[in-house]
Amino acid sequence: MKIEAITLREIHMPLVHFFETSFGRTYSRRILLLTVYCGGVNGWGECVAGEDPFYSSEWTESSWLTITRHLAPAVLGRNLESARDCAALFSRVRGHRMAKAALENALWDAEAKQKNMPLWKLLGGTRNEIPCGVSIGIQDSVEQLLDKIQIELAAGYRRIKIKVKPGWDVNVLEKIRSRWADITLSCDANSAYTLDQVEHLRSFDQFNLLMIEQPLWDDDIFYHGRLQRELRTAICLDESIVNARAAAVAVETGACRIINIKVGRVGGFTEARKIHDICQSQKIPVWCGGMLESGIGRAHNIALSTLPNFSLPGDVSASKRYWKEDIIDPEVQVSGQGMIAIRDQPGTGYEIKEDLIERLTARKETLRAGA
Ligand code: OSB
Ligand code: MG
Repeated sequence: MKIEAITLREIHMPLVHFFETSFGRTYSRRILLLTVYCGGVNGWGECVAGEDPFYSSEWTESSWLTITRHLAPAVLGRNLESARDCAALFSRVRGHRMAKAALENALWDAEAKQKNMPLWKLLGGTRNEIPCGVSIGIQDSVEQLLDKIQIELAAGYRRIKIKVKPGWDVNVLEKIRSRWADITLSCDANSAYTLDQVEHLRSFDQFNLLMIEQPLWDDDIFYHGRLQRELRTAICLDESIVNARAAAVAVETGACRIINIKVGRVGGFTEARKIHDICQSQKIPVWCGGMLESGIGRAHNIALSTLPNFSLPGDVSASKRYWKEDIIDPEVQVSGQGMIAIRDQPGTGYEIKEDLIERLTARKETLRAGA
């Protein structure tokens, strides 16, 4: 696979509804898309970094510079056997995993197309449909949240996750549970609590949650282990699982019972698969997280979710929950049973709407081998 050129672009896409977490509210996304040109086949990738460095230290601007100054030059002009080879070429760059994943995953897409096979099969997937959940942000009122949950349950989603923070947690969970005693429910704190709040977090146990996601600091594993021993509810780690080694430490030390794998957060499909395998061997279920992706990142999440240990519903939901018009064709659709059917065409199985992408583009830069 000879990498001849790479185009990086920034597109702007307003969300259908704002998304609020414990670290802030997003109305519109600034998404980086990356295209790799490899002798007749193109691969597409998406950088999942946020508009601001609030979920993690990466953000749109840092990713743009990291890709154009460091990552693209490391692979341009090279002839790679497989997309897996680029992890080693990036190893000199510390961190910047979301930027690395955008490029590595585009190469996986190109490799799948070159081999004329679906990406999910190249990754080692085994499912022909995947179960879906939804992540519902903090709303202006509890009533508004209950209305949203009602809509998503009626649509067929198999797990509801709500965002929590101090002041929007027990009071909200009580109202949800009094209306729906038996739904599969979880919550995500995005690091909104500290160990001083163990008693408060223990009170979440009464709600029979599937899990509580990332209650403590984004870079912590050790104290999550201490907290897990105090709770009946399973802890799921998101932010702090930055690579396979972190996953191994978290599992070995009992810091969580479930892991959320986000392919961008861990630096690409190669590392995501390693985490999947570690968890599978230790009987820790995993699920695929989301980062308000456009159709390109979403299609990659779908492919990853076909691996066997993705046994819990992911935050991989329909295009229309996010966008008026998505940039892939067909858009991602979820059945009334809360499932996404896997497509068998080469690559992700979704066509790229290049004209639409062009209209959404705010800036674009093409880098070529030897230039
Ligand atoms: O913590 O899972 C998270 C969105 C942005 C940043 C962090 C998170 C999220 C979500 C949204 O929960 C999941 C989705 O894409 O629907
Ligand atoms: Mg999370």
